[in-house]
Amino acid sequence: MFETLKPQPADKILALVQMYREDPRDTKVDLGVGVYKDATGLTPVMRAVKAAEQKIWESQDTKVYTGLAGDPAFSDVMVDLVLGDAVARGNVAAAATPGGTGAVRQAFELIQMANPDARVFVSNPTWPNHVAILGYLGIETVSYRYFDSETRGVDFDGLIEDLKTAKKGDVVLLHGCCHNPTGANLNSAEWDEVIKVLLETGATPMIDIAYQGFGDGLQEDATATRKVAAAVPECLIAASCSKNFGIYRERTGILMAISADDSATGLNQGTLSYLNRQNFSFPPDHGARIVTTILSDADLRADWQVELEEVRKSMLGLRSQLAEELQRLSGSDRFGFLAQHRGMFSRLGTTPEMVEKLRVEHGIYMVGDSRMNIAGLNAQTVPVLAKAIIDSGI
Ligand code: PLP
Ligand code: TYF
Repeated sequence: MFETLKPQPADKILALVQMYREDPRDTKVDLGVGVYKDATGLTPVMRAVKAAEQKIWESQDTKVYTGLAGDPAFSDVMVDLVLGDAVARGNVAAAATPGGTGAVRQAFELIQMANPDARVFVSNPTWPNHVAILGYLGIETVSYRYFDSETRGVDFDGLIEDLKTAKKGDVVLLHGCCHNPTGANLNSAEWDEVIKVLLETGATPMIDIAYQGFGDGLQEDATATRKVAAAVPECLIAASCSKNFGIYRERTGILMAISADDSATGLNQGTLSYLNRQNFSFPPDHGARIVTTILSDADLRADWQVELEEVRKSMLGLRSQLAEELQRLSGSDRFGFLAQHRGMFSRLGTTPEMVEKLRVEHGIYMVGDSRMNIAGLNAQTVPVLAKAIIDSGI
């Protein structure tokens, strides 16, 4: 039967990782996959993660199954991290998932179960896996305007006009912070406007938050998510611990389903557990346990926050250095958006041909839509990138 299988499209971001590995030039610069790298190009295990692993190693006396929704203590610390006191804990159903991607997948399946005719509105552009998974599940996808290719900010009027066409029973997928792939984000007043449209249309928001702590700060990055969750009757949140805890391969994420009162929470919780059971039964535990250990221990938590702040500030520093260098070389402010963007990514806003030219002639690897992973830079490679951008006529 396998002969009937057809080749499937490769993940373009992951394909770039392979191309980079095979490039023999020692001047090459990797701005591809969204993984944090320090100034030496390494993705270290965070101090608090190491300490938590040691604590777990010393104290863990069983590896028996957790619950289908994972360890409730993980749900508690994550609901607190993402939502603070924006909603009552009793209104939140939550289940651990394999990474943020697992949460996204389970959210889409829940949407399909709840309303087979639901359309999911996604930003243009969005993380390619959103579109890929929606297509795989056969869920209708509607794209809403997001990136303004002139300003490299958000096309807010276009976004609002498009979101107004959503209806009750539809879902609007929003990035909680640090938009992937553009780096362009809504400001506080714009989020208020989006909430107004959600309330007018009755569409259900789903928030994907994969970079809390990478933008303006741990609390600041959760503000929009909290505001939305507090304002609407129902909301889905898919959160990832891959980036902010640096535990990519542990596959640690969580899906939350929030209702306006606690009468629906039992049903929501049962549905999340059911979906886990259908797909993989128990979610991975090691990463979740690391996160729980860190967030429940005052010292570990404080140390984690310090290191996360270092990570965030290093990316902000690279952003301003790059924007300044480009201003110097171009004699214009047209690259100022790089310092305004937040998170790991910025969309440069150039053509696939130019992206190719940067790769072939300069050994600079970015995703074809001109998304750059800012963390792939360091103080030495910023001027190299800036010169390559200007020399290429971008
Ligand atoms: N959502 C977005 C927007 C992402 O960029 C990512 C990737 O890191 C994820 C979700 C999920 O990541 P993971 O499955 O590695 O936790
Ligand atoms: O967008 C990124 O680079 C990250 C990492 O299939 C990633 O979100 C990339 C591709 C993929 C899964 C994760």
